[in-house]
Amino acid sequence: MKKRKIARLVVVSSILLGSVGVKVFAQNQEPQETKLPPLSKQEMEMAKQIYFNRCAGCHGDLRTGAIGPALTPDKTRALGLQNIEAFITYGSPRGMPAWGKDGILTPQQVNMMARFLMYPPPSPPEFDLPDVMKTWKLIVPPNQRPTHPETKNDISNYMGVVLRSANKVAIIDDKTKKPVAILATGHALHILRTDAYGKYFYTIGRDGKVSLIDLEYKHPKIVASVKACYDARSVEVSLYRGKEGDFRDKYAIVGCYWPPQFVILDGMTLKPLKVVSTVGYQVGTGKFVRDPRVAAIVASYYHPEWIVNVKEIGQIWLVNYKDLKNLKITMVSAAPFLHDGGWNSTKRYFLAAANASNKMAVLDAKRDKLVTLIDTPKFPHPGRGANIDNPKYGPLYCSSFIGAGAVACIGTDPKHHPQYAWKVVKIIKLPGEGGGSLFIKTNPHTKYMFVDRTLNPNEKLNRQFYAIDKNTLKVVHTFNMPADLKGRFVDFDFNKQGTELWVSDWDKQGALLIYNPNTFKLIDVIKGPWVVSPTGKFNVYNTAHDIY
Ligand code: DHE
Repeated sequence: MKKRKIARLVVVSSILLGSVGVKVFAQNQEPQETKLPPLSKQEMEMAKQIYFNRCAGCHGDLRTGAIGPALTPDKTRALGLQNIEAFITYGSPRGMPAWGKDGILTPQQVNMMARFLMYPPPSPPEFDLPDVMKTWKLIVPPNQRPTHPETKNDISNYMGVVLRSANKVAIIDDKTKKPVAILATGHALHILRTDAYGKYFYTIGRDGKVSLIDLEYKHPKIVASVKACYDARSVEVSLYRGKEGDFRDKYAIVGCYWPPQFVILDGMTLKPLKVVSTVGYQVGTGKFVRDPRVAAIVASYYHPEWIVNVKEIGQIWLVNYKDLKNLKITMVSAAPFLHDGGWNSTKRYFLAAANASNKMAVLDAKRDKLVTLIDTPKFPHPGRGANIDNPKYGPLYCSSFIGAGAVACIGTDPKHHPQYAWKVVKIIKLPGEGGGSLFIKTNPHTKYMFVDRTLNPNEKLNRQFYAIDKNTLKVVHTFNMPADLKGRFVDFDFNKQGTELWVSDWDKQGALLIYNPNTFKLIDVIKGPWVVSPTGKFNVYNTAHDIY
């Protein structure tokens, strides 16, 4: 232990002195002289790109760590080139994907990334309002767009499917199970949200590009786009209508990973209006954080506000958009690192996963106050979560976990079930060892909730998902990936009627599997050359109405 500390000191002082030859201890703790493996300028640029696209999400833009460990040179040099290569190739049980083994990175790229990680992290550039403005494209002004659907299809039953590596979204008609449009959006497209009425999809790419898609055209079309930052994960619209006015669709917000900021846009044109930095001080420690990323955002129904998870500082910001000139932000102290989350069934309480603290934070959106922090198993990752009504415990919000093979359900009804409110009332063990779940979802029309196991390193388990009975809170069925499909199961959504459960076979050339959510029968499999790495799925009706 002492030796390791000394090694770090040697490394740090070598870096400070600008020396390239550094002294580190290998795994056996014996000191040895190491030279940094060379990295050309061109390789640095390529590695930077791969890092921002693939790694920054878990390890942080400045490599200071988030859900994944810090990858600062003191740590990576101590680990050594071969060990870093092994991690990148084979992943880890904590949830690191096997980038090499899964064929996502070539052995040459793995080696390049390992060398890149031994150098100090390059400083990412800023991106302010004038930069955002330069990227804004209004393709079709609002008054020239359709005023009613130009198709006989039920657009509220379209399913938007992220084709992640193709940087595209497929919009699939539920009736024909065929795409009505496949549109190029941002790089490594991440999620979709709808406007208040279900006329538009807003997409966000990891490159910070937002596309506004009008679904009322015969073939849905991008009518505006803007790049709000270099690196982003979330987008939302304004949804408040009440005493203080009707703000539905007036604004949109983009949550950025880099630069650490959020950007407010005009909801119908995407014209950039305001950029707000999230740099701040961490809850609990008071430590300065240079790069607090914006994670999940939801729109409040109680106030003209967005509820914004500011990840590393562990604060939930309530951003009041009523008066953008005199912008009010209420900073609620929760816990680091806030990631994803969703509403309880009444949409009054927002439950946010604080994944570095193994807690769920509960925010009361009516009173704009933190209710409590709830201890949970390791690395909660609910996606939006699942709301169920249990005969014994009443309304529950259930979450899945990256770090534990379990689902935990929390009581959410302080009025009628006060003895269970804001307590984990049930932990449901999943079959097999280890965690790796990313998403859990349900729908009022099924007796079950469904949970995936995408990041579990065991190939058998990551090709399974499970049905949990909402009444008994027991796993009642295991779904196995059909043998001819080679990927992993990830993410669920239902059709509008709740009679179909859609799940992705996440593979370079993947598929969409559709099951009956009550009989568990496989109803349909959507395949084709266009089904490239399908991941997130967003039914228009369910997304617009927060059904989960
Ligand atoms: Fe996501 C939601 C961040 C990797 C699919 N993901 C979210 C949210 C955040 C986030 C902050 C909540 C947005 C909101 O509600 O406003 N995701 C990150 C990462 O930082 C991370 C871990 C690493 C990265 O490099 O991006 C990451 N996410 C992934 C994937 O690899 C997934 C599985 C596949 C993909 O296409 O990228 C993935 N994330 C999703 C999906 C949602 C999501 C499908 C929306 C869930 C929902 O039901 O709303």
